[in-house]
Amino acid sequence: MGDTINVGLIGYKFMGKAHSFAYKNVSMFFDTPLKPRMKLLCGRDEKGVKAAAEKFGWEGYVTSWKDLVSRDDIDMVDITAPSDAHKDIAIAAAEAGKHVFCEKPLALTLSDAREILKAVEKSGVKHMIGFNYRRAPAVQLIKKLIDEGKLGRIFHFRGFYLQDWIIDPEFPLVWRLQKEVAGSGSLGDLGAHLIDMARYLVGEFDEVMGMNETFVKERPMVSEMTGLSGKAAEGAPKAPVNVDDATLFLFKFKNGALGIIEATRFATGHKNGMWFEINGSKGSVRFEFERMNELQYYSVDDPEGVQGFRTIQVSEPVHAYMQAWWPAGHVIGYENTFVHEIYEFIKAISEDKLPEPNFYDGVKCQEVLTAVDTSIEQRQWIKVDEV
Ligand code: SOE
Repeated sequence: MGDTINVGLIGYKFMGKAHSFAYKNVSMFFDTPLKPRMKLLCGRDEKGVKAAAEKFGWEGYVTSWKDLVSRDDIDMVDITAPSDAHKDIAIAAAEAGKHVFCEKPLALTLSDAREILKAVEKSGVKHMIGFNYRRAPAVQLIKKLIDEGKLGRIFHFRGFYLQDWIIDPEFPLVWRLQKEVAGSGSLGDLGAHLIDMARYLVGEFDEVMGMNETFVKERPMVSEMTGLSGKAAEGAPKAPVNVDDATLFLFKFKNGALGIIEATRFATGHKNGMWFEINGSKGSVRFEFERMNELQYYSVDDPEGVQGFRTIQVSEPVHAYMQAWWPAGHVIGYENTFVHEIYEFIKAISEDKLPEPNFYDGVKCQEVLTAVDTSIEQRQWIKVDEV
C-alpha cells in the first residue's frame, strides 16, 4: 500500500457522491497517514458511471462489482449500492482481503448481517459502517460530556427522525420503498441512525415495543432513479408498497434508562429532521441535525437563577474535527460527516486498529430493527437478545 490506499467505490448516486466528496477532500484537510487514491468507481449503467467517474474525479470505472473486487490494485471496497447488494459484495471483498466500508443498514436481514460480520472477522480485514451522524462534532461533544459524567445517570433518550419526501401518493416506488431491496422502510433507513446513536451514547437495548403504518398502500412503478427520488413513466402501473412509511417504538436500555424513537417519511414540513434529547440526573443535551453546528445543553451545576438550556456553538478548534477545517465559527455541513468517517477509517487501517462504528455495530443495530419488527408482528414487548 505504501503511503496511498487504493479505493474502489460501488454506487455513484446520493451516497456515492457523498463518499466521493470525502475521498477527494479528506487529505486536503486532515493529516491522513495514507492518502486515498480514487481508483475505481462501479455502477451498472455504463453511461451514468462513466459520467460520474469523470465528474467526481475517479481514475476509472467498471460496470460489475465483481470486476472491482477482484482487482489486485484495490485495497479497500466502499459499498454505497442499495442494501440488497451489501451482503454479496461485502463477503466477496472480505474474502479477497480488501478492507470494507458499508453503508447502513448492514444487510436486509439479521442473519445476513451476522454472515457479513463472520466473513470480515474470518479474513481479518478492517470494516466500518456508515452511521455518519456519530461524526458530527456536536455528537462527539455529547459523547464527551456523557463519558465525563456531566449528565450524571441517564434516564431518557428521545429521538425523532422526520422526513416528508414520499407523502405524495403519486411518488414512485423507488428502491427505498421496496422490501426486497431496502429491507425495511423508515425503520431501517432512518430509525437505524437513531438506534446507533442511542447505543453509542447511552448503551445497549434490552427490550422494545413498536407500531408502524404504511399510509400509501400502492405507488406507480419507478422507471428512473434520480438521487433519493425517481420518475414513473406516464400511466405506469401501480404496485403494493411493502415497507413501513412510519415506525414508532418504545424501548428500555440494559442500564435502566427509557427510550422512544419515531422514524417517519410522513412528517409534513420536515426534510431531514433528525433530533434527539438525552436527560440525565445532572443535565440534558439536545441535538438537531439541521442545526448541526449547535448543541443545546442544560446543566444543574449552573448557578441558580440563570439555569436554562444554553446553545453551544460547536465550531471552535477545540471541538472534534474542527481544528482541521476553518477558523472558529466558520461552520461545517452534512458532507463533512462523511469526510470524518472516511478519515477515521483510513486512520484505523494505517494503525492496524478496528474503527467504530464497525460491522459489529451494524449487527447490533440490525438486532434492534428485527426486534422492533417482531414486536409489531406479535403485538408485544420483545427482548433484543432473543431475536
Ligand atoms: C433518505 O431517507 C436518507 O438519505 C437516508 O438514506 C440517510 O441515511 C439519511 O441520512 C438521510 O435520509
